[in-house]
Amino acid sequence: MSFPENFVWGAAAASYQIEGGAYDDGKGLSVWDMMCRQQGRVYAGHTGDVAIDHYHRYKEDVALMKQMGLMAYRLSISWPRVLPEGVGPVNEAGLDFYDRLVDELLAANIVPYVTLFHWDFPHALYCRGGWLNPQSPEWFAEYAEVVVDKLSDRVKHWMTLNEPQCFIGLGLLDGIHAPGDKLGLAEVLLAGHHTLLAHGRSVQVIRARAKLESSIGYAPTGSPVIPADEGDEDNVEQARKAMFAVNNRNCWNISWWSDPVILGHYPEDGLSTYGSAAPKVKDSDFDIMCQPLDFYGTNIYNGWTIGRNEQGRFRQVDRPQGNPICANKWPVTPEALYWGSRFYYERYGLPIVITENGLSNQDWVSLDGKVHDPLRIDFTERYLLEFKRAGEDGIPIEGYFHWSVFDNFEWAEGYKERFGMVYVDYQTQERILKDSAHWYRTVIESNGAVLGASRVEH
Ligand code: GCO
Repeated sequence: MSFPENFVWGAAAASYQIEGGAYDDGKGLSVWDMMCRQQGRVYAGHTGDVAIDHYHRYKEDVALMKQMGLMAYRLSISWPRVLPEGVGPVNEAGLDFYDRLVDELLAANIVPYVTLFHWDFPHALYCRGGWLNPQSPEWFAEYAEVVVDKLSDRVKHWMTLNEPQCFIGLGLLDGIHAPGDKLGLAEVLLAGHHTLLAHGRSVQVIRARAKLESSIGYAPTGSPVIPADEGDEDNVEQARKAMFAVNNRNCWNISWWSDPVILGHYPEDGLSTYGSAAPKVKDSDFDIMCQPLDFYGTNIYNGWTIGRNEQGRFRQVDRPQGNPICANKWPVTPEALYWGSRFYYERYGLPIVITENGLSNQDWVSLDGKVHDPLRIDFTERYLLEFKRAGEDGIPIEGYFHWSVFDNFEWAEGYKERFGMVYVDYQTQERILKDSAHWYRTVIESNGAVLGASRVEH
């Protein structure tokens, strides 16, 4: 068996990471524009001011996506480009950009999957308290209305928030992502509570106003847990439990961010772990957060393994020395896509869409003028084979979006490493399809049938 018949093969990018045009056509500033101006915050002082200049080169970029054979493209909208103050007057020129981009995609037969929020929060609203402000879910609903009214006659697929764990955890607790704050846990979780309400409000807005019937998902992140011994039911159960546990007083968990949205409550262990730092909740909050969704979108890059130690007790298994890692030191763990899909589906009961997966690498242009990235091909092939296995085991898998279409601005890491299937020369803005882009086309054309063809048993 291969991938399901209507499986969606795509790739993703996000507004701040590629658009540039930071000051163009009336765009307001985002917290990332602000963060990049602060010394020492971003690797080598890099900024997204120009990025890959997608704002001006989107036609060429869509043509490249077409050449890659992409069926779908996951993009995000810059909230302050559309609403420079976050609320209030609409910047028509900014909104038009997305209008033209959507048209260009549809003309190329590429289905747009639109993420409403991928981290570029309006600076003007940050100055009003940001996500700590109890008004913030309504601000987000107002923004969602503007976008939905403009695009929903052509856009059917929506995602609300990308990785709340990161923009809240890294942004407000650890202070390494914008806006770069280090708040106490109670404030952080209160801000998190407002983002979950914002998610719910935006789903309500899409359902109420969209002109086409919509398919709506969410795009949190998480580290799946892999059982060392798949045949050992106890091991599988331990992995399942560990994957959804909330046992650290930080934002790195799955359930706190997904249970309210899909199951309608915070997880019990989260409430006891966070104790008095947990937000005071009205029951009606969960009625807002918990809206019917059509798919569970999730970003999966790697997982970790649990297995028995010599005494037979379950423990995290150390990765063997020399285990493959990406340029940014993330481990390569293809089984994360199998166990992630399976455990997410078991808990949340929604079809699975991988909204991001990929690897960072040190790609450069070879003497032959091409960009050879065999590691990206091998990484993606291994992960996709595991995703396929999940499908074969009865998990409804609906789509896969590779991160990323293009090399781009990797947040606090600037342009240090490259995630794209399309190479970008940041000096000349020349684009080159890497070997992986050509390979991905063959994967898409065969609906995954070519995967694993080169495998030999070692
Ligand atoms: C994230 C974001 C992306 C990243 C990608 C690689 O997961 O951090 O969604 O914007 O660029 O994941 O780190």
